[in-house]
Amino acid sequence: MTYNKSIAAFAEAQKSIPGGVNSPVRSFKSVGGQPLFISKASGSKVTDIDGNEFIDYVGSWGPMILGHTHPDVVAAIQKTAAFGASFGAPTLLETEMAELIKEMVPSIESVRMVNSGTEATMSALRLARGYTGRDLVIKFEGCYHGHNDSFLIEAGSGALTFGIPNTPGVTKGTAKDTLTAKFNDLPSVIQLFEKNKDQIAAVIIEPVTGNMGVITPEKEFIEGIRKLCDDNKTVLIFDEVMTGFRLSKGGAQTILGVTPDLTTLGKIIGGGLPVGAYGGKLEIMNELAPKGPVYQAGTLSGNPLAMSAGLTTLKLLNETENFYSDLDAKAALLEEGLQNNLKELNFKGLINRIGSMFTLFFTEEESVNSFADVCKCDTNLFGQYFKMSLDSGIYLAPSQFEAGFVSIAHSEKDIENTVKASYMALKQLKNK
Ligand code: KE4
Repeated sequence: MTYNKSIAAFAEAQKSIPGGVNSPVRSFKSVGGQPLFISKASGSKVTDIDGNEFIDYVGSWGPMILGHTHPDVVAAIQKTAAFGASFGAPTLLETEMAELIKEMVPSIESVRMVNSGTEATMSALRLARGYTGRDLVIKFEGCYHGHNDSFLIEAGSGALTFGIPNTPGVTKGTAKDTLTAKFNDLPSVIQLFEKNKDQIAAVIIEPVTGNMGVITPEKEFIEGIRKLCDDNKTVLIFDEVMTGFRLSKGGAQTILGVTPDLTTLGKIIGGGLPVGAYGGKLEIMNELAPKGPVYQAGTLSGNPLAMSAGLTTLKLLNETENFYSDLDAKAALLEEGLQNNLKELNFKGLINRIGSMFTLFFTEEESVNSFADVCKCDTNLFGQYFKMSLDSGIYLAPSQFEAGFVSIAHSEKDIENTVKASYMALKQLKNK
């Protein structure tokens, strides 16, 4: 594969855009090499400006669960655009979207649309603070909740990838109100509650992590957090920006059987257009302006164009028979193939998968269940694997600390080709 046009485009972009990208994780900086400039996509494939086609496991970092350019979604966007993209006034589409979200995620009794996952988590935290009258928030090392100041503390995803989990620009005044605990380590949470009695407004967590790679919570951990929040009258926020509508119609909370007080959403909910949302208990949501005193606003929140893409996507997820079991079967086939590769080549590594989210960890460890485990991964080896996969037509997330996504558009042939390419890459690495 040659990438000459992307290389030239990246040089050009860097003259006008910081780092040449509009989001750091796209830069390929942590895996070496240069980002691909994508020209088009369809189904499970993306094509770069050099004409190279790839089987896509990034899926725009989660939104493209239906695959790219699903005809119903494209048609909905085109139809709505003809009547106007945004009015800054209520539309019927927003009510329809809110009602469908309430139907699919029963813990959500009322929901507010915003324009990104970051806006959703930022707003949910402000709401929890306004509702409780408390200041402190507990987050978990390696979890990423967008680039809101309060959450760029021991953060995952790009912050972890680039080794800036605590970015400059976040004031001490802000940072002091964020406490960090350890994922799958309930005592680390209990300790913070004991030390900060009656001061903790919220606990925010990725109920299944994607931003330090995929890690599922131990039952006693996630249920223990629920009980701690109940006992301390603290708001439990499940950040389901990635897992919402990804792991099931009701997201991770349905799979785990644990009900949060607030849920944040993004990615899939926009069907590829900029949408975020947060919702939950009516008693809490009613504190939001204009009904209550907690202020939050947005020019393009709930705009009809984004609503039409998101609503069409959610309706397909909600109404397609066996959607999630079919999606899970595809991802299971991929996991089985990758596991067989590791076994046959006696290659040190392991896969964490839940539903259609997966991560291949380059580690000597027997399991990856915590941030500490993740930090033992060989990111250099991952970088080499990433590049070899790319050259074989497989587009993975350019970081060890991310999740891969299978879409319903991925065919058995795609999975077969991915497993073959992965085998060749691992074999090459083994023989190095
Ligand atoms: P956005 O502001 O990027 O829409 O959402 C922030 C966010 C919040 N919560 C979770 C659990 C998330 O995964 C994200 C965003 N995820 C990253 C990738 N893991 C977005 C990719 C990027 O930063 O470009």
